[in-house]
Amino acid sequence: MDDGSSRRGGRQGAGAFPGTERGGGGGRFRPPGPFRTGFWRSPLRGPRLTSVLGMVLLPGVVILFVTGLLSYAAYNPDLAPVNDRTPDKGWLGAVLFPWPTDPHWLYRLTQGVHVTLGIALVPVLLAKLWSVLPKLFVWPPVRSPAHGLERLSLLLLVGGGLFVFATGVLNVQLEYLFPGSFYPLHFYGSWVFMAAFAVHAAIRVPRAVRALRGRRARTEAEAAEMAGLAAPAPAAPTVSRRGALGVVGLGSLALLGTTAGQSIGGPLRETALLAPHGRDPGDGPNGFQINKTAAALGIRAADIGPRWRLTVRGGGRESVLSRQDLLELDQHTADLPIACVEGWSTTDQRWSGVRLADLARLAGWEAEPPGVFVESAQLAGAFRAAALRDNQVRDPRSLLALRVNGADLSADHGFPARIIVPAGPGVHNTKWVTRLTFGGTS
Ligand SMILES: Nc1nc2c(c(=O)[nH]1)N[C@H]1C(S)=C(S)[C@@H](COP(=O)(O)O)O[C@H]1N2
Ligand SMILES: [Mo]
Repeated sequence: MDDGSSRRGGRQGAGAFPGTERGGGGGRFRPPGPFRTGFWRSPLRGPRLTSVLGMVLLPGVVILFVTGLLSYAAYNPDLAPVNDRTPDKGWLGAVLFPWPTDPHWLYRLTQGVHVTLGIALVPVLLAKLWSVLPKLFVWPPVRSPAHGLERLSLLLLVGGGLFVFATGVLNVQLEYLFPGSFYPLHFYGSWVFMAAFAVHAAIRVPRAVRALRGRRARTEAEAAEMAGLAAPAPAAPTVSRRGALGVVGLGSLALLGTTAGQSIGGPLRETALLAPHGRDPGDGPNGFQINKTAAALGIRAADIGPRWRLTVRGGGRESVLSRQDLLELDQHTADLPIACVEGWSTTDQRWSGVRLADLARLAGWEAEPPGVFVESAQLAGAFRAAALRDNQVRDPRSLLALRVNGADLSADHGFPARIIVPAGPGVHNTKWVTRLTFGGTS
């Protein structure tokens, strides 16, 4: 709790090992601004600040990585080229597994945590980077091959961290900024970041624990490292370290408070000031979040009017059905949410329509239907089609929905017919469906 440790560390480093001081090294050449000892003057920097922030980031980043991989598995990227935005994943694809359909709110939880936590940790990440800024400006930049490697890993760590956080936040807030390429960028970026992060954590966690407990550094090199964090000639403090940590914490809490409502829903949706699609989805049975409207995706009235037809095929029998034909088949009801990769989700809505398993039977599959390839009236765009796994088709709650909350689907929610399946990401719930191919991927 006292400041002793960091001050002790600082004095020790600067006094006992002057040779390792930044900006030292002969003194013939004066390095440019930030590379100079004395350029960095904030008295807040030091092992203690860096360690506290690091210890918050450590579990946070691990949770982000795990929920991120879960999100990737939930897409069923192995099924069809259409689901997969990272075709060259190679052995990184070993993390994939068949995503379950229970509990029905599963993706709502995992992706809500992923996005909300990621956004809330942004101030902590920035503060952590600020606390180690002087380390980015050591002089000379590379002293030896080993030092060069260390610098490279630092670059991957800092650059990778900024990159995955930035691509994540931008994808949530300004979708289609990276059309088609967000998945590979974020996926490969996070593997690079996590590799650097794991190495960094393995080396630094023991030191951070010692710094937090106020213990002395173990080796001279370690003491010099830690001393490098604290300013050798600190300016007078304007806030205490605790005050600075408080500001970071409040920033995180503010982001948490203005984000979490979009996945928790109910009255809390009103608090989701940062929700990418606004807070008011309107009233009535269709009054819940819309991702892309029919107009935004170029769906024309004629595509979804009386001449709309659904083709069902793949098991040896092909049928073409009108909406009236579908309404005459057995109707079933399921209470399911929509949970988007952007982190927002709806509470359970009451959908009704025809079971996917029944449509598979219509296409010629008897027991144990396979997966299905779903296509829509949308002509272009990443989510005009999607592939669903066999467990999704077989789940009795999986529907080709015709109605929601007792009313016909609105055009924006996918009229005349849309997919709704439990536990999956929103992209699996294709709207304006025109063709179902069971057992096929195209
Ligand atoms: N044809 C089509 N279906 C689609 C999409 C799309 O872009 N085109 N977006 C998907 C995504 S990403 C989500 S989150 C859900 C959102 O459904 P909603 O707009 O009814 O809430 O629809 C899915 N179905
Ligand atoms: Mo989505």
